[in-house]
Amino acid sequence: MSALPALIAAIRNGDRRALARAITLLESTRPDHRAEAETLIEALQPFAGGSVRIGVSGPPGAGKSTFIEAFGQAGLERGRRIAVLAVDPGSKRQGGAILGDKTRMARLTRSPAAFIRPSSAAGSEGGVARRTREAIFLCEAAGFDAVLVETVGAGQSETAVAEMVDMVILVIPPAGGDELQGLKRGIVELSDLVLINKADGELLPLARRAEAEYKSALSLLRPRSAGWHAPVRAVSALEGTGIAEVWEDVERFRAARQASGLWVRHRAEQARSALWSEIDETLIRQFRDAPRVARRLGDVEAEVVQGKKSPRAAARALIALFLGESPD
Ligand SMILES: Nc1nc2c(ncn2[C@@H]2O[C@H](COP(=O)(O)OP(=O)(O)OP(=O)(O)O)[C@@H](O)[C@H]2O)c(=O)[nH]1
Ligand SMILES: [Mg+2]
Repeated sequence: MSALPALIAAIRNGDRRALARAITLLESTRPDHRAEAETLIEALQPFAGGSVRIGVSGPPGAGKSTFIEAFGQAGLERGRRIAVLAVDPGSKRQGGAILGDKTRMARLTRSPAAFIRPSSAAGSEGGVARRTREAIFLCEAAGFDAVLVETVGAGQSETAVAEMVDMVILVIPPAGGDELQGLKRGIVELSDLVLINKADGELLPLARRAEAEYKSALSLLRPRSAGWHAPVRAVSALEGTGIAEVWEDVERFRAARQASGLWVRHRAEQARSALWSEIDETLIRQFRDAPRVARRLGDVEAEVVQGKKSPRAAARALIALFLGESPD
């Protein structure tokens, strides 16, 4: 497609339709599209990096989308341009839920200074991570200065998202001590800010209690980064209480990390680990796709499963086969 230079220029101009088209290109598995996507990213990479990248995670139904709608709104009022991406490695959701998200973010969707991109096609975990990472770059090149990434589904997506954002906001529903135990400790440890949502109506007392419990639980954890203790706040995404303060937390967090040099170092580390994921994924894919390996893979796997061959020897033999036929 010779339209690539035009697409690049349109993205630089902040054209949201061009941005949406470019993200679709990133998601495509067609080889010519993949090549174009790579060119696109290379061309726009110099213009990326200017946003604050915020991951929003938390259990299903905690109110992440509702929070993003309110928080995004508050950001727009502060003159920010907001991009929202959703990550769904499990691909368990279909169009209906995505439409639901769009209505949950109805006001944000209508604002010309916001861009909302629900996750779409399924893919490997790594594929999703790469596409999201690159989609963040594209949003930045289009001039968005805050990129919010909502994780969908539990578990690994949180960790994957933490590796591509500057700051992780955890949104949880008000819950008593027992439920609190059930929330994976690792996810809390990954968070830079904890929001107990739904602090309104009859849930308010529960939210206040959860806030106190989380505060004391978090005070026992070692800070994830020096000079920053993850604040805990009871908020209501629905009513908008406590939401503007979250922007202040974001600014304080950024200022603290920039002052310590960790802001830049963290991104550098993320880029390094992205490089290694790309190498990992590319090599594994080439390995599996290599005809000589593919022909033997099933048999060798069976031998290992039946205990006739050790995993170590089998892997070595397959890799030798792969390297032997590798053209370069
Ligand atoms: N009372 C109250 N309800 C809320 C609040 N925020 C969200 N909800 C409700 O909680 C439900 C789930 O909200 P979502 O924003 O879709 O939650 P989510 O975390 O994005 O959900 P998934 O994306 O499906 O994991 C909806 O019915 C919301 O109206 C709040 O602050 N107070
Ligand atoms: Mg949601």
